[in-house]
Amino acid sequence: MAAPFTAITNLLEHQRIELPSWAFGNSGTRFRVFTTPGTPRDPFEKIADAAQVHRLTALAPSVALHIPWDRVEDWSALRRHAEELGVSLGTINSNTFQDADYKFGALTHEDDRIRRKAIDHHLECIDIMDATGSRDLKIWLAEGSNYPGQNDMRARQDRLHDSLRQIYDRLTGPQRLVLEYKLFEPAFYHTDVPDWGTSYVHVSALGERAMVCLDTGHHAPGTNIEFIVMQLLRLGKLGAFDFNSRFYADDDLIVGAADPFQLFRILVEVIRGGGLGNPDVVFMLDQCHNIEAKIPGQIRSVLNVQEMTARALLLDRDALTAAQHANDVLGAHAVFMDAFSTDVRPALAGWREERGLPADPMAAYAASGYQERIEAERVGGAQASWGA
Ligand code: PSV
Ligand code: MN
Repeated sequence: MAAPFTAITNLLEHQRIELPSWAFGNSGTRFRVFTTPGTPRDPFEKIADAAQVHRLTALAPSVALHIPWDRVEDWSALRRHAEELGVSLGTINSNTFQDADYKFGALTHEDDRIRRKAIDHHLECIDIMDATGSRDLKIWLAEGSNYPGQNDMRARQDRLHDSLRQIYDRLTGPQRLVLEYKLFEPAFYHTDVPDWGTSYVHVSALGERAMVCLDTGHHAPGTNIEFIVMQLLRLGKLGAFDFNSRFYADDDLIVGAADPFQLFRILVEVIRGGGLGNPDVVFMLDQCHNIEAKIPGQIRSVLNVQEMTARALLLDRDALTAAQHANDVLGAHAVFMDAFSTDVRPALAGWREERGLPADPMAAYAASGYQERIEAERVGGAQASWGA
């Protein structure tokens, strides 16, 4: 049997999930970006929406920003705005995938002028971190090639190392660099940081302030992601998650929607490796709500992570260890599945009520009138959009 829920309530308090500002803007595919009434027109409105998620769940106290999408004149005003709404500004994500200069690379580019420009963009991101109080700079690189022979892959690795070194050397205090990997897209033949091993090679060469970011949508189908989680935690190099779910490629769907069991397995390894409640491991969402409502989409997402965390915490570790030591294959599997199969939803509703939160945050949002208000108020201006 799984452990009783009362044994895990204190552990659940440690859960912090960071929301991506871009989840509140419009997004879509290369075929169409649909607009939605009430969509934020600027970073202040995105943060106001993110604060609703935290207000109803107490799970999402920080918001990640993407530069230049979220660039504002006055960073301290944005920081104050967030704090007044009960949230803080989190990870700063750089963007080297939308400028025409970066067609053939950014931090790996052969042309020193373009590589300099990409490095300087990251230095500006660190200036922003100084102003927002953000700790982490997250780098995802849309760099690679489409055809065999197109590029000297080795030379690009050398330039990448040099660029990252220059960025890393600008970090101060508690600041960190987090390097995200992705198997393919937009490049289709080779990608300069395609996997956790390559990210690990680079961050290890940089030093202690550099960590790996694991985006759950960035692997080949069938990859054992929880093994990677285990290994990076074992190495002390798991800096952040970008949670989302996928059926085919990098679908950026609601976390836990495509494969709840995979999310459970990942969280089992997070807990096993000391990653839960560990400030060194950021649990961020990286999702785009193309057709579903955005604020409830984020509420659903953080609740999914909480639900799977609760189930993973219920795993009877002693029984599992005993079965593993005895090579009791079916016994160990049964213990594992017992935890996964536990319905924690009523207990979590009670957990929320004990803390003055709505038992059902989805219903509370629908009844709050917030959506109607932003739809009425946010008229005119340009809606924020992924890629805008
Ligand atoms: C790339 O696919 C990625 O996962 C990176 O984290 C980007 O910054 C993000 O998506 C933008 O949605
Ligand atoms: Mn990501």
